Amino acid sequence: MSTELPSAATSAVDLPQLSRSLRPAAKPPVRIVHLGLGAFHRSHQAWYTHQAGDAADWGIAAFTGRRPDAALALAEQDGLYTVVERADGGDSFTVVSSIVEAVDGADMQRLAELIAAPATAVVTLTITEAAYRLGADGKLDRTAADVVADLALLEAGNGTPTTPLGRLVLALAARRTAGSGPLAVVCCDNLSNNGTVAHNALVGMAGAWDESVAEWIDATISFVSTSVDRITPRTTEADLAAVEAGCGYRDNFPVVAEPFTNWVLSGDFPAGRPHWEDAGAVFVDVIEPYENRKLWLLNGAHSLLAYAGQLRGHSTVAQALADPVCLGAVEAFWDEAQANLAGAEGAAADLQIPAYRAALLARFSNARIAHHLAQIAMDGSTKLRMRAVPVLRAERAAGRSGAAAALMIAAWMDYSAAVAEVRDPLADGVAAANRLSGAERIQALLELVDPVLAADGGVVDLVEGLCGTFGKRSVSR
Ligand code: CS2
Repeated sequence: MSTELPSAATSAVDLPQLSRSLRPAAKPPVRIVHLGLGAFHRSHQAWYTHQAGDAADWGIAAFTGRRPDAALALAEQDGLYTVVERADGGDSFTVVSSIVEAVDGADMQRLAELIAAPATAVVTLTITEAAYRLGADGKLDRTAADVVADLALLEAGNGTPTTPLGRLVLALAARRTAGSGPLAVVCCDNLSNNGTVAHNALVGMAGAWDESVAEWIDATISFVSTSVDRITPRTTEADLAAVEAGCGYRDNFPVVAEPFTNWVLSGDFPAGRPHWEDAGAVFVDVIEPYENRKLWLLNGAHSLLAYAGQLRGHSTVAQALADPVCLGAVEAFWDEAQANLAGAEGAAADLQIPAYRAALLARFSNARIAHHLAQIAMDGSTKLRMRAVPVLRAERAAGRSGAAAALMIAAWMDYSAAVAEVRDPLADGVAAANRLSGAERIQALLELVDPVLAADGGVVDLVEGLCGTFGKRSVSR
């Protein structure tokens, strides 16, 4: 389904004023609940749902995370917004109408009502990698301050949880009470085995509160794993002006994305789902090779560029990639990753790695997309576990050094010491480790990312030797 846009010649009215002509006659009923209403949800899952042939049957109620801002801005526009697809050669515009309700994440009552409703079939999540609150051992970190606080609220039976996990557990408990049966939780965060991660985090949180809720979730809810991909930088004032110039109306909340998009899913949808295939989504039995290809090659290169690039004075992905030192580090990391992708289980899947690498170079070099390295750099301790650790471990297991993967970790360490404020769920631990020196410091930082690697003296030496590769200039955000 594509929405007709007014011509550029139209005088600049607001999107809300146009909403009656742009909205389909009746809004689709809410059958999808989303947690984490941000730019990526709007450029990806909401965009796929909008393009599905049965879009008229599938409305999304999208809840924000910490702040209500996105819900307020979107509600002003009746849920409508423009996706700007920004190619090297120019922009194209689509008004997306799949979000029918935009809600403040703190509105626990509405979340519980909607999750408990029999019509709700799918819950999608983009709550960030760090929000699953998994420790380096892969289990829910029950000592994390916000997890402790939410468990106390759940126990007391009043108050609104602040973590997405706490909110979703409470809402799923309402579905159980209502007898509304199974639905699918679809994790769209960049984690390996993200369906299993979501399962473990939710069942872990529920079990720490009420074992019977945990058992019900485990037996009733389907957890779908997905690999999601679409580069979506932060929207700027200039983007608002571009929409106005290109479309002739004022959209106060557009989203900009690259033209490329990809969604691979694996798992059951016991209560149905939209026909996302119409927009190019792919359903597979074994997702691991696709996940690893994306997490290692795309996200791994992103993290390497984020740390190395900022240490070398760059601000965006395209700028860092144009620096031969950064590009060389990325290519070396890709060689290591590729050696382990090719040998991975499910290698029969045609991963077309050389073409995938070439396409990534083109996507990263899209100079019209200002993808800021500072945005990618946050939550490093969590991201490195998915992006550097598996490659480093696989290289060591194969008897090789893993120096290129280790360099990503070393760059993160240098960056963490150079930046004024590290934005990371383990920021206190990072700061404490950075007060140490020499091998002790390296080991303490490594411990936050992967205790197994931290216990390997050879890895500690390797990483220590690589620190300083990109210089030690201070990084301003
Ligand atoms: C990025 C991702 O911020 C980050 O960590 O690596 O958001 C990346 O842009 C997306 O996964 C692309 O699909």
